[in-house]
Amino acid sequence: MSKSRSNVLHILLTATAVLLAFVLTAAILVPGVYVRAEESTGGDTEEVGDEVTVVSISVSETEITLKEGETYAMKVTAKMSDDSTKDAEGLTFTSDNADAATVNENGVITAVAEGEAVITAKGETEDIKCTIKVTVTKGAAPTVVSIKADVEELTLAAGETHSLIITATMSDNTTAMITGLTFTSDNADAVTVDENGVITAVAPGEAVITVASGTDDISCTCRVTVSAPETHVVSISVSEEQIRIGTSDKYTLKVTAEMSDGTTKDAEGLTFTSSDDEVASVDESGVITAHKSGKAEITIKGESDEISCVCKVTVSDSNIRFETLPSTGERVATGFNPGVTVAKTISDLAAAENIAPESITVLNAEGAVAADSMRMGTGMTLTVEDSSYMVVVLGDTDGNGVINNKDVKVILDYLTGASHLLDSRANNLAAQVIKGKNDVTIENALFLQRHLYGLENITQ
Ligand SMILES: [Ca+2]
Repeated sequence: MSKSRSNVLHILLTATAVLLAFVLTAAILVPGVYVRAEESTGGDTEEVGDEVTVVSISVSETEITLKEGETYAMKVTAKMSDDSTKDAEGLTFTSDNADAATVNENGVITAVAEGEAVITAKGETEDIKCTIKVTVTKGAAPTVVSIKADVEELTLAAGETHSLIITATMSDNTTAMITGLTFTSDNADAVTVDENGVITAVAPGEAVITVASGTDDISCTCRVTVSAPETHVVSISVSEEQIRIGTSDKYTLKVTAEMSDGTTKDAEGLTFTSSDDEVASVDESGVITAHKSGKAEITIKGESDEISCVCKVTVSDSNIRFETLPSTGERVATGFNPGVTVAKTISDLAAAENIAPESITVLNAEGAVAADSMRMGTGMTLTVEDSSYMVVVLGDTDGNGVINNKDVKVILDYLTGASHLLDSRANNLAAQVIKGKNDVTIENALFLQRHLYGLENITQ
């Protein structure tokens, strides 16, 4: 070797040594700078200085099977350069088939649908990674756990409808609309429901609608109240617009309210006033008391002035009594002295009420004007001013104005159904039944007659 070549080699070696010394010194003195010495046997990283680094990461399970909807949290362990292990941090997770399984930033895998996916966890560098293979199988079809209506209580007006919306809670905690429901009402008079869950309010009342799932014996209910329609009083009317009462009589007004829904009911909250308290007064309950002969108008008012009606009262001090039969509502005139004529009846009544005789008419039972000389008999019609009454001469059942055995027979026949009796026997029986002898007095006949007409409650 020449001297010059030897010198050149010496310079190169020296320069190399200096460079190495510099690099080594820098590696030792500057934290974080180290030399990685790859070794063919392991792939481990040999550290230089205090830093412990991630050598590799791994998962506890490399293959898992999940059902649809299930989740699985990946557990990734990092093996460190000092041979220690710890939970891996700062990883990124990816799925190669999000249709089958997804993974979030925390490594939680969610099985989406039947299929396979490989989930990869990556560290800070490409070569630090691990994978888990996920097989997703079909989950069992969820079952209905409970069903619930959109409303559990409902108030409707008659004619209104409501469509029930039924939501099912499933065994996988999801909610769903389900089919195969049946709907029943426990009171179809008030509320009906069809097969689609449409409720119809029929009439005021209550009903419980039961919704049953076709399977699993699961049901829910909805209580429906059908409210009564709002109604108000349209008008009021009195049962008799014109009455004729005696000077010591009382009469109770009966007032009916016509409602906006077409129904009627007893009127309430009324006020009563009389145009002449000296003739007839009225109390707060609608009871009229007659005081002296004359005329008065009783005005009945409802809650507003527009709601009112009038009853015209004539107070008469005649012997004739004017009554309305409670059983039939028929207006009758009674109190006639037996045998009194039509002429005398008219003149006495005209005088008693201080009215013209021409305003009084009497018709016979056939509807023709009765002759003045006729006796007043049961079945005639007495019209005073504009009011008509059926004449009832107590005891005179056949209308001839005389009370005799024939009248009593009619009464007995009616009472006993004994119309098959021969006249003579019936007459005798009538007489005997009443007094035990053949004399039939007016008192006897009145007793039976009043009983028949219900004018008196006979207890004796
Ligand atoms: Ca008679």
